[in-house]
Amino acid sequence: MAEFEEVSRKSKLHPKPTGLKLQYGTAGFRTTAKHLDHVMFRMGLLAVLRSKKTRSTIGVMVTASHNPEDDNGVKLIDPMGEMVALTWEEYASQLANAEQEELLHSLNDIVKKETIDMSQEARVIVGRDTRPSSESLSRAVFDGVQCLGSHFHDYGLVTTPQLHYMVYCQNTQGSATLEDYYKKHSQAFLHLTKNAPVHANAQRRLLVDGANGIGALKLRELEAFLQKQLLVALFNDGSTGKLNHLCGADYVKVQQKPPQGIQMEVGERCCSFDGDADRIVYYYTNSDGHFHLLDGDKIATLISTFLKELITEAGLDLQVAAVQTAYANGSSTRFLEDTMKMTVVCTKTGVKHLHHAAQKFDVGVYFEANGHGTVLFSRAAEEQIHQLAKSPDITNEKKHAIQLLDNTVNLINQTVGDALSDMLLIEAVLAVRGMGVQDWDAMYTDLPNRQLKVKVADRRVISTTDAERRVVSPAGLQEAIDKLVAKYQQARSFVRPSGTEDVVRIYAEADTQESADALAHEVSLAVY
Ligand code: NG1
Ligand code: ZN
Repeated sequence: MAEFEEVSRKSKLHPKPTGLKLQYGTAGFRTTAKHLDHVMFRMGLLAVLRSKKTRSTIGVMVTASHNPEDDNGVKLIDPMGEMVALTWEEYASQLANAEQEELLHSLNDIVKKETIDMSQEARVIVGRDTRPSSESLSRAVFDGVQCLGSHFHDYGLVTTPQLHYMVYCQNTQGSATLEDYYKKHSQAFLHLTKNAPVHANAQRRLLVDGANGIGALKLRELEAFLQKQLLVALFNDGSTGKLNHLCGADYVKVQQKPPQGIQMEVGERCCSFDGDADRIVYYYTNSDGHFHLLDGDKIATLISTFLKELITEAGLDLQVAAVQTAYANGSSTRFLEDTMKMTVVCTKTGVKHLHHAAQKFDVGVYFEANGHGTVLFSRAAEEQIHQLAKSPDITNEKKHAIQLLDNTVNLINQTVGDALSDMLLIEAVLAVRGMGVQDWDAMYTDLPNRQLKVKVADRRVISTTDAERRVVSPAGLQEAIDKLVAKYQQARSFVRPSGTEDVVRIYAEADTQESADALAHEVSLAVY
């Protein structure tokens, strides 16, 4: 283990608190920033091993997304910009939880199991969000990378999806810059909106809640490439407020109310990013003061409808499917299946599950209700679209549709859900179709719903099945939920342990808000 001498020396500077156990959860490790220094160092080590194994660039993102500012987290990004493979999540937990004296043994164990050639070059790229703890924690990642004799490149402050995209570009094109990212997405947006009816131009004003995070900084950078074709009024830009505090996509979605710090007029289109800008939700208030939320389900509906129409108009034979989780509003599922005649798949929570399911289709539109999602095109579908867009022998009508489709493909960050690219896509679809936010909202009416969370002694005693829609243990809980659900009309409810917080989440929907609230409350009592 001579090659690990430096690891042995440096790891003492990043000691693990004895007995602390953490799990690589829904989106990597997440906990109070104070407990993460050793985890960051070790994720630097693991990223090097993963890079040697895959002979590719690997990403390490330091963020805790929508969690409070004092938390932090880290996740690894695999060569094509996707979440790290499942077996490596287990190695991550193993390495993070090894006591100080077991660290080298644990490292060596992974090297052996994966038959890693330690002489292979490695390359790791690192990014971070705006949390006060992120800078020093990313330095711990650099330490881990360097003590295995490897190189890293620090992208500094970036959104999570930007880093995913950088990993993808490094491995497919050999280089990756943020400027390329902005150019690619803004050009596609400008091409698409050129096709908008003239009156729609006047409506291209958007209020954005930046959650006081990285998304606000990066939106400012993106704006410089948009040639004033999208007029953004940015709120919660981080200059005064606290990250995710009373603002951001998670707050708006869960509380079902506008963020603090935004000044919205009746009918104005608004959106919120989360703390690392991989989620987005839209909303507006109508003339009688009602708040209307357009969440990930509404976004998926808008985008999949647009894509399906273009595919039909272009005369292509491509299957468009939607992937959702149990949190998807029942009305959205019914609309997609019954009205849009689309295949709808339900997976477990966490984008890695949705992403994998979406890969099985020509065009897979996946969104979590909280606004995290994107669209995946199979390689064959993408090739077909690009080829047809270049073909001289098609009718004008088809040509128009295929060019819109081609630009839409270019506007999407297929590596992961991306608030900036999703925002541009939504704005472009609304502009091209000449739709306002109310027209979009009118596609279907959400069932009233409520999300709650409760702290229990040990959330892991709850296990689930059927894409988390039914409880397996503890015994009797599912029967209790079934009985409560039966009391209400159009009702549905489920519980599951969170993968990012120490809580159990409860979801309920029903025909009225009072019923949804009551059902969620009753189910929460059954969980205790
Ligand atoms: P958990 O804490 O496992 O529910 C939350 C979100 C996920 C996903 C992850 C990662 C809900 C109900 N859950 O996971 O959808 O986005 O955070 O950020 O919104
Ligand atoms: Zn996020």
